[in-house]
Order: sequence, then C-alpha cells, then structure tokens
Amino acid sequence: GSMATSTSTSTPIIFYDIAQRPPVAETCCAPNPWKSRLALNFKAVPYTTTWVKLPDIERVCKEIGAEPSAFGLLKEGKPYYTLPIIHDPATDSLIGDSFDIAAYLQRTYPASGAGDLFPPQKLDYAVGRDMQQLLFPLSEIRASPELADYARFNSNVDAAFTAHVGLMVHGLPLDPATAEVTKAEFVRRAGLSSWDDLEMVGEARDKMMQSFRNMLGDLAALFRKDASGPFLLGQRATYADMIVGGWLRMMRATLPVSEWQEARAWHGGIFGRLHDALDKYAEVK
Ligand SMILES: N[C@@H](CCC(=O)N[C@@H](CS)C(=O)NCC(=O)O)C(=O)O
Repeated sequence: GSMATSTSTSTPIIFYDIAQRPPVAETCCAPNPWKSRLALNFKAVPYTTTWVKLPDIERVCKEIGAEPSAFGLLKEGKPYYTLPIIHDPATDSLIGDSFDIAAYLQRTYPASGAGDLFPPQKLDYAVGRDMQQLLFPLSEIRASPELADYARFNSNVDAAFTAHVGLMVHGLPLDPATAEVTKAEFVRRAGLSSWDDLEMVGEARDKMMQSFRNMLGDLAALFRKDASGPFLLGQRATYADMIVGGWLRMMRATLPVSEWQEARAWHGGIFGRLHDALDKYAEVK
C-alpha cells in the first residue's frame, strides 16, 4: 500500500565515507567518496553519511557484508577494503566502488535531481604508456556499452592523479585519535621507514608539480572544447566532471594553500572554475 511505499522511499541511503580530523564535514577528502557525494547530491536523493575512520574500514565493511574492492589488492595479496559504499534500503542494495555507485544511481533514479549523470559525450583522454599499469581492469558494469567511455575516462583520470598523489599524502588532515596507526599503515604500504620519508620536498616536489601541471594540460584541452564551460559539456555537469572534481577536492584539502592556489590557476584557471562550479553539489550531509 501507499504507507509501505512512502516509508521505503523516505528511508535515506546510507553513504559510507572516510572520516578525517573533526570537523569531518570540513576535512573529508578521499577522492572516490567525493565522486559519490557529488553524484548523490546531483541526483538529489535523500541520504545520510556514516563516517568511518581509516583503520576501521575493514571491520565496518565486514560488518555490513561488503566485499573488498574488486580491483585493489595490496602488494601482499591481502584483500583491500575501500570506501565509498552505499546501502540503499529502498532496493536493499549494497554497492561499493564509486563508479558502480554512480551507475546504480543513474539506473535506479534515472530522472531524479539534475537528471542524467551519463549523457553520451566524447571523453578522449588517455594517460601515456608509462602509466598503463595504474589502470583498473573493467568490470562488467564498467564495460557496458553505455558506460564504457565514462569508465575508461575514470580509469585514466584516476591513474593520472594517482601518479601525483605523492604531493598530497603527507598533507592528509589526519585525526589525532588514529593518526599514528594511519601513518604507520601508509609508511608500510610505501615500503618506507618513517612518515617523514613520505613528505615530498625540494627539487623532487618541484619536478612532480611540473609533471602534475603538464598532465592536467591534456585534461584541460578536453574542457576547452566547449568554451561555454565550466563543465565538459558547457553548462551541464555530468559524472565526468565529478570524476575530476573528486580529485580537486582532495587537492584542496591536502596541498599547501599556495600550491592549491597555483593549481587552480593552471591552464587558464580551468580547474579552479570546475572546482567552484561543483560547489553546488558539494554539500556534506
Ligand atoms: N575503485 C574504488 C577505489 C576506492 C578507493 O581506493 N578508496 C580509498 C579512498 S579514495 C580507500 O578507501 N582507501 C582505504 C585505505 O587506503 O585503506 C572506487 O572507485 O571506489
């Protein structure tokens, strides 16, 4: 009856994101969860955020019955649990992986909010051969013909930004309550011996900033195709803008302010404009 329907549609989606230092709504910065937040807000579906501290991700995933990330295996071959995940009580679905979440939202709520997350468009951006090993394999959802272009774009953008994440890791706004455990884990993954070794400074940093700028130049060329900006399709935001936008949120939160200002202004200010234009979908709920 109508009672049951209205109850189920008013039960919000639960969105699991990584908590950084309090206040978490101001410091959250994981790029993949950010892509999902932008997509959830774009779709204007009711949801609440459950904040998970980094060392608790595996435990929480197991508690809710989420699988480890399909694509990420740590060096040692241990399952790698990641966020974002959403639980949608309306369909009793548990979906992990930011791309699959966006695909799910589009399929389940096609006309909701600002409409289509995946309108057809040409997304011609590919990282060079030297970075091919950073590309994720395509899952079934990702390889479906309507989404394949976006999936390929997502993989390539992730690879390009991941290659420069060394500029950002040391600037993560870690929660003092779990900072030591988290630092130790990042140090272990990097095969280094101390947190300070993860800080990129001096000439190495300058070089990586230069490389980052060049990489973003190829991406900026795509954004220039429609001069009415700030989005790839001009005035209309799509999931492709959010893929880049998630990474811009990470940059803003983790780079020294002067470098974030610098990056905002690169290539005619395209990325600063994109970041700000996505503010309308960036509310932390
Ligand atoms: N393919 C996944 C990757 C998710 C992912 O890498 N999430 C990161 C945050 S952006 C994470 O949960 N990391 C947990 C950790 O590093 O322990 C997606 O797109 O959602």
